[in-house]
Amino acid sequence: MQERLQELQTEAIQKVDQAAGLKELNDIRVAYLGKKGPITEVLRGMGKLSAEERPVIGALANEVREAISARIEAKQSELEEAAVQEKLAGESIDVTLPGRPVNVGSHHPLTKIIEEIEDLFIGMGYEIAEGPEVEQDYYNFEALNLPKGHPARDMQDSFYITEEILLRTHTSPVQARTMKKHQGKGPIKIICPGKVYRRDNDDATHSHQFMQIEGLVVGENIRMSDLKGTLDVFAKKMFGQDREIRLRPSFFPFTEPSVEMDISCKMCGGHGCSVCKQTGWIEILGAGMVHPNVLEMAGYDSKKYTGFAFGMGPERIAMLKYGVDDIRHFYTNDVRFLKQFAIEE
Ligand code: FA5
Repeated sequence: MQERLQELQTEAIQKVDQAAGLKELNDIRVAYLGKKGPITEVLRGMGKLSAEERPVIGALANEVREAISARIEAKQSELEEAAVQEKLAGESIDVTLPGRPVNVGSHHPLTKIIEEIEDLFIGMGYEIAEGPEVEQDYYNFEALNLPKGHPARDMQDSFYITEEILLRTHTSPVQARTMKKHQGKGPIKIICPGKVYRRDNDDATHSHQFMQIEGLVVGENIRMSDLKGTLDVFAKKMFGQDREIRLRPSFFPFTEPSVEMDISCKMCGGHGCSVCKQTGWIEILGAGMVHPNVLEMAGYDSKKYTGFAFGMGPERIAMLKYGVDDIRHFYTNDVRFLKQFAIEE
């Protein structure tokens, strides 16, 4: 029996050493050390041995089992290590290969213009205020001196959701909300950027959804000359020091007096061309002194406080600044159009 055990050990170890893979090694383990293997068989037959032989054979059988086990484990580590090395060799990276080009995004031209305008006004001490796009009729119209049935409501054709709720037609409701929040106490110096909606037919200069940036200053002794000076600084910083501005009388129910601001045409230097429709000027915003009724409705004493407000369309400003001939380019998101603005970042 001793001889048989030794033979088994030699035979098993030889097979383990020759095993080419983990699967084969496991088969050897099962074959020699498993429940149905020859060593278990030997141990089972121990009952037939004499009392003196039993411990000797028992101890030898354990030794043989441990020797085979140890050899299997050593071989297993060896095979596993070899498998890892082989995998690593197969996965090696050629660091000399050129990288794949990455598509780099850029800011949308409207985002750029809005941020530029915001920075410009923040530099003049303004804060940014925001308000809801789904607005109450009260803030969009009534608080701005446009009671129900007022003919000037037709100037801004609206998307109504209910009788009292609509998509805001301009950013002016944010000035009404801000003034109300201040409860009749100045000063206020804000700009309000945001989306607005009108039932306008889309064409080269009109969109049913567009952006506006509203400005509002309220305080004591705020004068028309402050408005003109502010707009002059804005226009020159935005379009260049050589540009002239002019204010034309206009009408907005929430400002009195009201003006529209034109900027001298860059294309023709003010001589007249197709871009400025031969006038030498291009309109860029509406503005005026806050109507006393609007101040009073928000709780301000209009004898003590005055203010100016202005509202501009950043799309039109971006069109002028970047020479874009159709407002719809900003909303159709053709990457060939958008990519041109990445260069400037
Ligand atoms: C207003 O909306 C006033 N709330 C502006 C204002 C504010 C005046 C404060 C006085 C004091 P208006 O309807 O003109 O005004 O619009 C302002 C700007 O929005 C226009 O100058 C134009 O640049 C832009 N705009 C108007 N309608 C459209 C449209 N359908 N598509 C694109 N831009 C538009």
